[in-house]
Amino acid sequence: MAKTYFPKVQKAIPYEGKDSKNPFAFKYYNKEQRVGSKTMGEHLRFSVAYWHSLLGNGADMFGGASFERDWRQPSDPMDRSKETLDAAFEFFEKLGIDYYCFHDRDIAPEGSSFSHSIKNLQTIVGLAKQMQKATGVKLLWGTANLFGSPIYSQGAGTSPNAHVMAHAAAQVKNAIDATKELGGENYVFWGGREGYETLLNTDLKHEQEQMAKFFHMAVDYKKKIGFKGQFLIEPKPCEPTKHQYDTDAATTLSFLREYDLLDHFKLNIEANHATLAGHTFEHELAVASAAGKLGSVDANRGDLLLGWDTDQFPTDIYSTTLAMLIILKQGGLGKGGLNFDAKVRRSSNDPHDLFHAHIGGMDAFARGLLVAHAIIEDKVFSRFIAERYRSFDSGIGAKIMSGKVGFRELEQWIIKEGKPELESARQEMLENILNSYLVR
Ligand code: XUL
Ligand code: CO
Repeated sequence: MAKTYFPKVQKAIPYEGKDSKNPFAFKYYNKEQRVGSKTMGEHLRFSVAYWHSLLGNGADMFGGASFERDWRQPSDPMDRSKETLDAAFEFFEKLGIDYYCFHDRDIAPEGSSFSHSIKNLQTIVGLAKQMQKATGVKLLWGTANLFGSPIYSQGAGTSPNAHVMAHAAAQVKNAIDATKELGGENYVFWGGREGYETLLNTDLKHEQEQMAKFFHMAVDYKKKIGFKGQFLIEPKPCEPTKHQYDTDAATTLSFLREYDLLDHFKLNIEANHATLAGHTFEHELAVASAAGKLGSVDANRGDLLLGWDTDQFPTDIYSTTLAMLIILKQGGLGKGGLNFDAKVRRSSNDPHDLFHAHIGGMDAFARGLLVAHAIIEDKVFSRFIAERYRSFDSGIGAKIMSGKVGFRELEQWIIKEGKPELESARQEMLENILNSYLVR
């Protein structure tokens, strides 16, 4: 019998409905259930983050590994990677999740030379391809780890050393190749060290121009090899760098616009990165969506009492509902999905905790989807918003928006019409309505 890494879960996690007390069952996520024009599975496109769920060992700044992970036992790095891949696919199948995401260095170890690293990656990609075929699990996105190696300590694409930048480019080339080989639907750029600590040693403009060059080279390469996946950039304001160039959605969009890259990228918005940037999750989703650039989501949550990237599993249904309202309003995530870039706590040392964590996250988003769908169907907020802006539908408002009037005409109009009358924005009433949908 093949080795099993999750013996307490024998078969796929079932949907048992909201009254179930079974901790290994979904209460809201019912993959085939239709919500509007799509099934829940099609709406939510959940994904496991390989780095946290398969490689996380519970270590923090104050102590080493605390997790029991049979698949991390082999001492040979390639054997360890192969066992990890086995455990990963056992987990994906038992959880009933359709997608996963990885960094190149998550799935295969760095070798003694660059060519050795490529060989390791290609070997594991070959195995992953077979397992994807056998299970039907797909790759939501691939990416490159351009932050772990000491050579990237001063940046990768934005390193002051051209040799380092070339190394990063070569690594990304191979990560895109691996993603293409596995049918990845997206490729993510997260610039962990693309930022700076002090302007005393940094040419900020030069680094931004380097980053733009890096992205243009990636776009050219994508075209050359015919990779059909969507390129995504994941904003984050800090950690590990103090000032990160892709601080938030608005900053990243402005960078893409300035360097003529906007047509080639969308954004991957992460909840905890939004809160680190001093925004709400829904604000970042709304900014990306308003620009037509909301491509995918890293679904997690932070802790408002802690100022760092805690990467907790999302359980707050208020937040998932507000997120799903934006996602549904833009007609879904397209090629993107909801990737659980989240880790179980150091004290959750049993591998089966990975099931509880993902079940909770999937149920929180399924419930958010159901509530958001009902709110949209009932036109609860859309009707209020349309009414609130109605003065732009005709008369002077329509003239302003169509550019038919300027300051002079508006001055004449105000002299004639006088003082405006204000209507209440009814925030508290609307918050009560939202709560009434959540507690049904
Ligand atoms: C780091 C983070 C990354 C990206 C992928 O905060 O979110 O794991 O999602 O590199
Ligand atoms: Co992330």
